[in-house]
Amino acid sequence: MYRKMLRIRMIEEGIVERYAEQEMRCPVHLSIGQEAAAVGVCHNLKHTDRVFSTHRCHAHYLAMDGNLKAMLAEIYGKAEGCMGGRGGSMHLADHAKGLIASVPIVGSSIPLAVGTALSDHIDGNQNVSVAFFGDGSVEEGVFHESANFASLHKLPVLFVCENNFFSVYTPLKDRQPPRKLVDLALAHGMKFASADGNDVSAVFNASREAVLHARNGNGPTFLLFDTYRWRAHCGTDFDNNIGYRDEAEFQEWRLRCPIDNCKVKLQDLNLLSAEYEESLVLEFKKEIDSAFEFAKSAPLPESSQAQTHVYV
Ligand SMILES: Cc1ncc(C[n+]2csc(CCOP(=O)(O)OP(=O)(O)O)c2C)c(N)n1
Repeated sequence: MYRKMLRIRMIEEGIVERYAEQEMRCPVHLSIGQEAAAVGVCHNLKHTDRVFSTHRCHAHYLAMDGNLKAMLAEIYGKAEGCMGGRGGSMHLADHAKGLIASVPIVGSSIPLAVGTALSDHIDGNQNVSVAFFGDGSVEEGVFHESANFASLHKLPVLFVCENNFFSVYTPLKDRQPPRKLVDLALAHGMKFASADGNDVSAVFNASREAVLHARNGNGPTFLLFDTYRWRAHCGTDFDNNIGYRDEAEFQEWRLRCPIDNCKVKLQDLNLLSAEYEESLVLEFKKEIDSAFEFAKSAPLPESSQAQTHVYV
């Protein structure tokens, strides 16, 4: 899981480094700071499970082992992209790996996951569906309709809320009454669990239980992981200067970096040597540089294909 988190961080930092070149012509929503939630959950899943993500989908796609070259080519709008260059950063999918769709309409991952969970429930297989979403999504009516339906029919689905405390620039405390978000699951008669979203082991353990619960036919779980996004809601900047959040709060969360904290734990257990860490960084740097090269030099889609897959 440390490897996966580090790789995701380095890939997103690679996007940050190159974004100003203006060759990636789509918005990007980075998960830097939130890697533990994606990795801790997905590390429990199989490629036959079904994961649905949001506008902030890079980490989920990569945590499910989605193809890196196809992801970067997609962000560069190229024909080799996982959506043929049509979707951009917010529409990543890799069906062979279980990342079925990423949808930027807030709340949309939720009914899609309930739909595949219903289909798997009817088919009687042991697949699990997972909806990732932010704290903004529980404010959409579809969350409640989906939670009610999944709870009633004991569907094999995980509702994974990555609570980073902001919906764009509006803090959670200005959007919702003072209550725990897990109370929403309680209201729907659903099993729930919460854990430190910056502690990958805690996320892994909480979601492991939820995945087993779903695979064994016992129904859905709402999982709440508190975490924090480091950079702007959209784009590569740090934007604390615009005043929607407090610099001190931000620095506090930076100290809780999921990757650094995991590294310290592994080092204390003598499970991560400086040499191994160095070799990982080199290995990923090489892989990432070559994937960017691939994406940059890949061809654009044929203009004659512009209307393919478009409903007119
Ligand atoms: C239905 C809908 N309303 C508004 C938006 C605009 N919008 C895009 S992201 C976002 C905030 C989402 O916040 P959250 O769900 O907490 O996810 P986060 O960005 O924090 O990861 C909003 C309001 C949208 N994409 N879809």
